Order: sequence, then structure tokens, then C-alpha cells
Amino acid sequence: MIARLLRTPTCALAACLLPASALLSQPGYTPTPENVAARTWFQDARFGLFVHWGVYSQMGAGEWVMNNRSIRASDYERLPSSFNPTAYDATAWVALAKAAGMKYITITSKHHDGFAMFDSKVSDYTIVKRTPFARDPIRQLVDAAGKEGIKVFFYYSQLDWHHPDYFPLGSTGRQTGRPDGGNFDRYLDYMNGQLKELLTNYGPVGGIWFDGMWDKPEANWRLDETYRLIHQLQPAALIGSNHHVTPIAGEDFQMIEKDLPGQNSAGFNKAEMSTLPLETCETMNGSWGFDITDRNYKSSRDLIRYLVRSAGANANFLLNVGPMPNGTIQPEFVERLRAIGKWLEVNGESVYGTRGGPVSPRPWGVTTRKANKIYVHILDWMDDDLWLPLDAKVRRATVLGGEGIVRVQPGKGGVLLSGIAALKQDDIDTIVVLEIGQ
Ligand code: FHN
Repeated sequence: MIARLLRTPTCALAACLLPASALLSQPGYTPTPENVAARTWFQDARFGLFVHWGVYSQMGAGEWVMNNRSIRASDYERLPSSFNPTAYDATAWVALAKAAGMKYITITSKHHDGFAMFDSKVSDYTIVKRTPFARDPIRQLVDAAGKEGIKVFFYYSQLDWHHPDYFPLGSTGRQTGRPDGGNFDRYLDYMNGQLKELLTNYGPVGGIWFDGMWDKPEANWRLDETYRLIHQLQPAALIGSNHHVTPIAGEDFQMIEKDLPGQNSAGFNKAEMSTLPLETCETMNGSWGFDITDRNYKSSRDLIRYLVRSAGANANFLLNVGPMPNGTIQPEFVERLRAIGKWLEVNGESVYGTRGGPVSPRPWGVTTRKANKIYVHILDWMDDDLWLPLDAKVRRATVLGGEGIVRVQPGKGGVLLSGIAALKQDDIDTIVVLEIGQ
């Protein structure tokens, strides 16, 4: 936990230091009808795959290895020459995401190390030009995902530990040996050039998942220009930025990292939850990028319950894998993804297409809602009775994916569910479905 906080940038700093120019970016932004439709699709999707993959994967020490081991940019540039993921199979990645019940994939197109995992023509620091692999894995992923109806979002790091014009330096990447100088506006022109490529050359894009503004919160990131560019090229592409502050005009969804909405166990999720679509992201062990020593795997049970609690908080869950340098996803992750998919095959109607339910998240569990059904997810409850502060007429109560009789007694300001102990389907989630009506 402490290591995580030490390694995690002081994102909370951003909350008080973003310049007015950033906070007012794309002032007066009104989402187009296609963007509004994309937001609804995104909320209905509820579950996505996060992929952190880059030349850093070869080091087996996570995606921050360049910073954490103070690797000079000129030395780090040796890494691409040995990156040759011969076992990379985009079709297999997409099939695994589908088997997990995921509806979209968010992949790192460029992380903080500045290395483009796509065929960028505005840079010579790319997977096509610098590696023996010499192909565009993101093109392959987009093509495979398109065949299966899976949307692809691009993670893009505004923070860049390699580019000489990313200057003045921010709070990280200070030991990379870059010249003491550079033109930040020229860097932003380069960044916008790459974003134009991503939004022009890869078909319909689910959205752009920005990260890294927290590195230089006081800088003028010219966000209005970048957000306008994205929305002009693809109005339906959703913009989100992991800046850990209240969403800025022009953004279409709000992400939270390693916490459920409204919580702040990670120490940097201090921003108020907005009314934008929400998404929380989490790792399956403790690392985003491949870490060969990190065996701190979360159980399938805990990951499913995190998905349920996310949906109960009206948020999507973006669950991460860090593929190995050969292009395969480690078996511990595959096992968990398949287990989640199996659970969703039976219980998915209580997650997909739902919104947060009328009873706010509680220690015992959460509720989700879709049409005239309220799904009561009983996660941690030992009593036989459960009182729900619910202003609705319950016409019928059943158990999703199981038998058992649920007794429902209306009361003042709510309903009492009884007979819960006998309903226990498994130790993951007992879901009582309340059909409500006049
Ligand atoms: O520094 C990044 C980190 O490497 C990773 O990409 C996460 C994913 O949410 N975001 C930043 C840390 O907040």
C-alpha cells in the first residue's frame, strides 16, 4: 500500500493547482447526439478490459520501471530492439475479453515512457519502426475487436518521459537525462498529431483515456484544442482524463482509480463524483504493467464483487491485464477473467444495462435497476431479514439464477425481505429480483 502511494503521483496536488485554462477547457461544450448515445452505450456496457502493454513489459517490473530505476532515455531506447511479441494474437485477446463478459477494451497506445505502440508517422519512436515485431498491434486489435462488436478505447499518456520537448519536467521522469530545455507547445503539437492519427486511422474509436496531467498540473495543456480536435474528428469518441480532479468541460466520462466512486482508499481520489458516466479501474494483482514478481492476485470472487459494487455505484469496471513481453496474458489473469465471464452468463442481467439502484451502496451490498426490476445484491449479510428503504410497490420477488422463496413485507418507508438465509446461492452474491409496479 505504501509502495503504491509512493509510486503513485501526488495526484491530489492537481486538485488545487490546475490552471483556470484547464478547468475551462472547451467552455460551453455540448455533447452531440451521437456522443450522448455513446455515453448511454458506455454506461450499459458496465465492464471493460484495461491493457497495459509496452516495451517495459520486457523488464517484468511494471510500467513505471523507467522512472523507478532512473533509466536514462538514451538507455531505455535499447528496449525496443528486443521487443518481439511473437505469440501476440489479437483475436485471442478479444476472445478472452468476450469470454469474460467485457464489452470494450482500453489499451495503452502510448504510456509515460513515450513509446508508441501504434504506427505513428509523427514519431520515429514506435513499435513499427524500432522493434523486430515491426507491425501495428493496435491495428490488429481494432480489426479483431470490430469483428466481435467490442469497442476499443485508446489510453494516451499526456505525460512523456522520453520526448525532449516535454519541458519543463514535471514531478516524475526527472532522472531520464533529457537536455535541460525544450518547447512544451511543440510537444503538445506532437501529442495532438498522434491523437489525430489515432482518431483518423483506426476507424470508430470508443474514446480516449487520458492520463498524466497530474505530472504538471500547473502547465497549460491547451486542453480546449485537444478536446475540440477529438470531438471534431469523432463526435462519438468519449473523452476521459485520469487527472483525479472534478471533470473538465469537454470530458464525457469520469474515471476513478483503485476505488469505488466516493471512496478514497488509494489517497488520490478526492474529486467529487460528477453526473457524467463513471468508470473505476483496478488491477488483478498490484501492477498495471507486467510484473514478474507480483503474485498478489485478487480472487475471482473479490473481482466479481467489485464489479457488482461498481454497478451498484452506477459505475463501469475497467479490469486490467498487463500482457507478458511475448504477447500472451498470464494464466492467473486468464483464469479469473473466465470465472467472471461464467458468473455473468448467469447473473449478467443484474449488471449490464443497469444503473445504480434506489438503495444506495451499503456494507451489506448494493442495488442495481433496469426497467421495472430492482436487483438487490446481498454480498455480506448474516441475518435472515433485510430492511430496504424503498419507496416502491413490490409486485414479485424472485432469486436470480436460483430457487427459493423471498418473503416481502411492505412497511413504512420500505420493505422487509425475509428468508434470506435459505437463499444463499454461493458466497459471491445472492441476487433478489424485485419487480415493481403500480
Ligand atoms: O501512472 C499511471 C499508471 O501507470 C497507470 O497507467 C494508472 C492506470 O489508471 N494511471 C496512472 C497512475 O494513476
